Amino acid sequence: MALLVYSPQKEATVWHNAFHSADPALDIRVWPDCGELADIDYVAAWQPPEGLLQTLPNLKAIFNLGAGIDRLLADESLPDVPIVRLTDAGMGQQMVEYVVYGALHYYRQFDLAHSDQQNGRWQPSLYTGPRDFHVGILGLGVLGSQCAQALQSWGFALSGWSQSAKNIDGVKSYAGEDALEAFLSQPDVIINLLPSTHATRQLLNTQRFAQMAQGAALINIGRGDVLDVPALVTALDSDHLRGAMLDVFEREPLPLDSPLWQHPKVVITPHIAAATMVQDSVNQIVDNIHRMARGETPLGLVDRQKGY
Ligand code: NDP
Ligand code: OXD
Repeated sequence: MALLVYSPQKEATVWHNAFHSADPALDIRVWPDCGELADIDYVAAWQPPEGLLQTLPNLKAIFNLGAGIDRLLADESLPDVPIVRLTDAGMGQQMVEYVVYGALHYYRQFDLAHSDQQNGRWQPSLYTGPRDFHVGILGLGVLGSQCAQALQSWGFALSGWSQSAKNIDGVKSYAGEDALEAFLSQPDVIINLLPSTHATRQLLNTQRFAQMAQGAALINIGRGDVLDVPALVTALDSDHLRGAMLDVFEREPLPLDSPLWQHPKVVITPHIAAATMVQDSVNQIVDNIHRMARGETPLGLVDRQKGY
């Protein structure tokens, strides 16, 4: 069985060694050393160039070297084979760290302390306690549900919004478009962990920002195009929203002329909320290759219609 890896961000030997240690029987090829294209059964790739995968005539499945498959699905020539994404694979812990930091940042008012510091202002904040601080999560999937559980241990009031209703201890579940307005109106901090799909692109727009509570903050670690950026800037400038912590952007790297870079209420991180962990990812992919070879369904199979 031959597996082609496309991930120019990392050295070829890193992938080669990791896959070889997980399954020495695999014939591993790392792009651009593909060998005979007709040999390739599987691809493991992160954002391959459009058109590359259609050149593989005997491809059986595509393993996405990440959780979000929006960039992959944007390739109109993508072969009609199963797409399997990473589920957690070491990203859950990283996401938890990011959201705990973000929630504490706003809960303990470090954003206000920072702006006070710019103005030489000594203004101690009042301590309220986490039960009165509400964190809402858009997307209660593999990563969102782990974040909800971790934030619960800090004592925050929690809610989440997803396509289907969830039953997570201590997390109020809102499901479907009809429930979005009610969900948005409550949290002090809203964390976006939705995938980018036809249903979520530009979901957070002028109308949705207006539905958020006065003084709420936004943390976006899902995908950049779920936000309407000019609408976000307006909501921040009018003080309806208190601040935004943004890790993902429609164009990455974020262009230098973006108003977000210099905005005093915006914290930017360069898509680092959760990185792909090589060995965890490789182990998951190899396990899925074995499942498929046994005629079983791989874990993390993407529903192309839903787009995630
Ligand atoms: P999952 O597919 O497990 O979870 C997606 C969640 O979004 C589900 O709860 C799903 O609802 C919900 N959802 C999707 N569409 C809608 C909709 N139209 N309305 C309401 N809810 C919806 O994904 P993961 O948790 O693994 O990953 C989430 C996203 O995080 C990825 O798609 C990726 O974009 C992003 N990500 C970002 C990283 C970073 O470094 N910044 C790293 C890794 C991932 P339901 O459960 O009912 O299906
Ligand atoms: C992912 C990402 O989807 O890194 O895995 O954004």
